[in-house]
Amino acid sequence: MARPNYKELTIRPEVERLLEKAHDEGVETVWDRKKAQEPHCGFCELGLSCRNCVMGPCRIDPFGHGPQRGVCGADADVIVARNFGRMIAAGAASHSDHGRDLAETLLAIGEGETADYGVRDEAKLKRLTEEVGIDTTSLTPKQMAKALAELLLDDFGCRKGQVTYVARAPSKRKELWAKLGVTPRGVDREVVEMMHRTHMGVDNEAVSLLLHAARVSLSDGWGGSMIATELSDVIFGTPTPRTSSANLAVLKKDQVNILVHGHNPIVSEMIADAVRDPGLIAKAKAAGASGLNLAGLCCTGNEILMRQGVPMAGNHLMTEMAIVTGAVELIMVDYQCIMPSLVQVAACYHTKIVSTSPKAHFAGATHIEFNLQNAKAKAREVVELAIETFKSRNPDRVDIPGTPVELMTGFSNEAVLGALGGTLAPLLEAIKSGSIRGAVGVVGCGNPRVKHDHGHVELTKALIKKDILVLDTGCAAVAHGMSGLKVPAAAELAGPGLKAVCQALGIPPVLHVGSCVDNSRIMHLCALLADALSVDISALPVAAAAMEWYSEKAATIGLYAVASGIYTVLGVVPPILGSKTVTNLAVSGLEDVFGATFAVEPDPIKAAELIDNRIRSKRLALGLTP
Ligand code: XCC
Ligand code: SF4
Repeated sequence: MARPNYKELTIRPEVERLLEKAHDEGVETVWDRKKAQEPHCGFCELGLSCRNCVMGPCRIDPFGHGPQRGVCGADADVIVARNFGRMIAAGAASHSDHGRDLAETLLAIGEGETADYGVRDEAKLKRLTEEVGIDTTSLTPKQMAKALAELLLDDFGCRKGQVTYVARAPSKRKELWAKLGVTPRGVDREVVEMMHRTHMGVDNEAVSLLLHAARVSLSDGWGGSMIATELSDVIFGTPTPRTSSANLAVLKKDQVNILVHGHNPIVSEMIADAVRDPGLIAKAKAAGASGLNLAGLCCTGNEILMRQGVPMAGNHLMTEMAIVTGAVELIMVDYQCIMPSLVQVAACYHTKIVSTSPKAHFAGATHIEFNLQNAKAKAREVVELAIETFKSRNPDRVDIPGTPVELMTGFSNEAVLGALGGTLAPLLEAIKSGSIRGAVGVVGCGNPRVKHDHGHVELTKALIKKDILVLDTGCAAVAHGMSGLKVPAAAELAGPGLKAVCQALGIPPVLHVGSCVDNSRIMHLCALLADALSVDISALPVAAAAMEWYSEKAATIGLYAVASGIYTVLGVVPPILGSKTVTNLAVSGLEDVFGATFAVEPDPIKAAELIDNRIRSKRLALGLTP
């Protein structure tokens, strides 16, 4: 069979080459399966199909020729809004449940129930404990850990009026949320309420459903996700700037290659420790390898890249490609964004897929379950399995294309403040003078509906050229890293103002702030900037963009950004176009509600123009040069 034209699928020559290899070796990839699914169901794409009960399933005819109401009488507006609400609930649940795992880990540390985990950043633990109003004077770190963990665990199913970190939002934003009735209570409560509202015959009004969707998203952005970020820093260390590298070429031909994929540092940090063990390295050598090589994929890759400088092998659409190199002994996964296909792709090679979470089993994978008591031992077991697997690698099938690309990472808010001399004043000055005209969070996934990495990279290049600083997370950050945008030398690609700032500070124009839960760092930073200027977040010259998003989590992030006052551009249309009410609200009506909207623009250059216009108008409103 003739090979398809892979140039249309990805901007990366390495991925093209591996797609050819996969094709020649008869391995099916995400792009093949996407093609097999085409044409996608038009009702579902528009959000017009409903499976919420078994009087249906129902669908609304978008052209007005067929049924306009489901069996229960729900119209297009209700069906679209309900579907969108459930999407947001699933996204919030995922990131926040990850946050809960960190809170439970901190509690176990505080109660002395784990010997495998501890507190690496005591200063941050103390700061966070004091921030929530607990007197730390007579507390040991363990006591602080217990007190803070208990307080934050209460945030999840909270009977309090609001989650703890709502206190971080600027007062105008808090007043607005209160007025709208969307101040987030615990994520468990908001998600449950969304599932309730979207049951047949409960909330049957699109606007009401969307407002609750916003509340759900806020319970993640200022609740579960923010807890995930803060407690990961406490337990594993707050990131500081460091250099590392990215691309599939971080895999090593002569070493035992282990990849970690998923989201939570609770598992990946343990492997990062284990691969440094001299005894295990010796075993790898005895098996004929020159050493142990660990690299990351997706968000857990971002976690250990930010904190440990562990190299990054690739993003979402490259997870199968990593296996196709023939050089990966083992991929250890926890949860989220792990395509079940990895098991099938791995079966075509010697690669082992190891699942570790009681929440995420994969048929056909090896399950080695981690808990807070056995993590160190299990991590060693996984490394030993990888070493054993190395013996069955077929060198003739190994092809690791490309070269590793250097990048800089580790820009936590603490690190940014540190680099600025401990205060936000220099950043504010740069924004006021116009050398940095604004800042944009370029975030989110890869999606085979979009040319791989094209959206992220072209948008970011266009933004920095306009003196707009980019902060990135998730798979977008990996894309930028692999495209060489995360080194100080990339300042050459920036406009004159941003270039001068980057050169003075020795930083790249595209700052890595972490994994997707770490979008909460961006929220927090925006709140600090708004407070410093005595304005609401919606008055800041900032925006967000998710050009290649696919996941429910990304939709939730987009919505909490908008509900926090941040204009957000989506490169992929969400399934809402079947309802004029919902669509109009998303792209214009929300401006009057939250002071920000979504825009949908697949073309990255046009998206950069939209963002530029937004930043221009926000600067003018603040009395600054455009
Ligand atoms: Fe997943 Fe987080 Fe999206 Fe990447 S960016 S595809 S959500 S790994 Ni989080
Ligand atoms: Fe159909 Fe209404 Fe049931 Fe949905 S809830 S499947 S629209 S009857």
